Amino acid sequence: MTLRAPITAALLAASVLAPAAAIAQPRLVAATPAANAAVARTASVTLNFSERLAPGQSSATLVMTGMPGMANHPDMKMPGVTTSVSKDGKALLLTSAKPIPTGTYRVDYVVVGADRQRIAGKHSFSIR
Ligand SMILES: [Cu+2]
Repeated sequence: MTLRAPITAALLAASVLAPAAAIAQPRLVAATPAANAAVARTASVTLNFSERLAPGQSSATLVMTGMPGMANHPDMKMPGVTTSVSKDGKALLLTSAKPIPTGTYRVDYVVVGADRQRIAGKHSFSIR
């Protein structure tokens, strides 16, 4: 009894920790527009992840980092952009009410996967 208790406790701790450690965290694997690509005007940005995302806790903002004819453009959060998680749970969709104007952009995202950890990241592209 005195010997077994610590072992049982250790096994219990291991079984509780193992599943969480085995679940991979969501990782950005592809995007449209692609990383650092210069594309024609569009109203949507799609970020594809390696794992399913928790819909209520995964979001992103679209930040304009530069535009033609403006030196030292400050970071500017674009208004009218909504974020949703795709039906299959593996993509974060940004939809702009209007086509995104010519300029350079950064998507700042925070996603939560099955392990409940918040993963923050950035994705940059430009609109011609
Ligand atoms: Cu601007």
